[in-house]
Amino acid sequence: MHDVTILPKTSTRPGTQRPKLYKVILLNDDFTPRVFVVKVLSGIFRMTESEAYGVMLTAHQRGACVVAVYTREVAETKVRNANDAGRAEGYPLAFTTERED
Ligand code: TYC
Repeated sequence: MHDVTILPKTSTRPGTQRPKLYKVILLNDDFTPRVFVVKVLSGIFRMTESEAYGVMLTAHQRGACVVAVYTREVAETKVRNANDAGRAEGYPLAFTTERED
């Protein structure tokens, strides 16, 4: 009978690196039209219209909603593009990033 070695499926070696993750958060405001928020969410954050509508409505009702989680560069680029899209139309649409614990 031969021996069978079971290897761990994932590395548990100390020092294995995981990138820090950042939440993108959508903030409510009283001026940006709902349809515009949905358009930005689906265009920049790759959501379906109905996912985007749900996120928009949660931000509208509760004041803010987590959109997605990304590495820092990706989160910051998407937030800049989304905020610029609002500003280009004269809306105060605001996204921010927050480090995940
Ligand atoms: N509150 C806006 C309105 O009533 C719509 C809106 C929803 C704006 C979510 C921003 O993050 C937002 N027109």
